[in-house]
Amino acid sequence: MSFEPEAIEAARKLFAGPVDFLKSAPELRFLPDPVVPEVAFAGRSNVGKSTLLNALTGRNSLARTSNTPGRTQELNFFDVGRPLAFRLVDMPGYGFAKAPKDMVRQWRYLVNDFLRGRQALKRALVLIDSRHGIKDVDREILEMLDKAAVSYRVVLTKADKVKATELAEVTERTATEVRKRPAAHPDILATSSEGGMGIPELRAAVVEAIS
Ligand SMILES: Nc1nc2c(ncn2[C@@H]2O[C@H](COP(=O)(O)OP(=O)(O)O)[C@@H](O)[C@H]2O)c(=O)[nH]1
Ligand SMILES: [Mg+2]
Repeated sequence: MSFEPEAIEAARKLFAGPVDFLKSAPELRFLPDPVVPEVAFAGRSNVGKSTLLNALTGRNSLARTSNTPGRTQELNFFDVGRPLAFRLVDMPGYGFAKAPKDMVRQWRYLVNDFLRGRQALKRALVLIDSRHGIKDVDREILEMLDKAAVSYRVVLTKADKVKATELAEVTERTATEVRKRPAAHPDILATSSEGGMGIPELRAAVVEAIS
């Protein structure tokens, strides 16, 4: 996984500029007009999604971290750049224990409808905990993305929590699984919001997706 230094630098600049929360959409009718390309972030509850969004944008409290698991069944939109260049979409987390069946069903409808109907959505980034690798709860969203033909990339989070050998192993295992999936990018990005591993590359991957 490599990006040209120029691509890394251009992405750094974009993310260092204005990033503003736009709105939350608990239902599709509240979606913003699709005026710029969008990149969505998905992952199970507690995977480190909010922390990663904060690390990407260099802001401490852009996306709320560690809010009550499963409380936010909304798509959250963030505007990047002024003039507006693209949008980041924070998708509702999944896979938390004790989720009421209604909530799981609501998640499924919201996410599926968004993935299938959103022309502006250029790519999804699916976050996977480096300690666990892809689990069945994650496979559901991968299936949804493949069926909706939304191109996506798998991003490992919390890489600082595993040894280098384990990280190499989980990266290889994840890549092997992902290569069988039609809409997946073959390369896996390993990141840590603690220390910043992979963050410049992830910024470049976002910019590449909307370019
Ligand atoms: N060590 C470490 N901890 C992390 C990292 N990213 C997130 N965390 C922690 O994991 C927990 C869940 O993170 P959060 O961003 O709220 O997860 P979300 O539910 O996916 O939005 C929090 O306690 C974070 O501090 C990381 O890269 N390294
Ligand atoms: Mg969160």
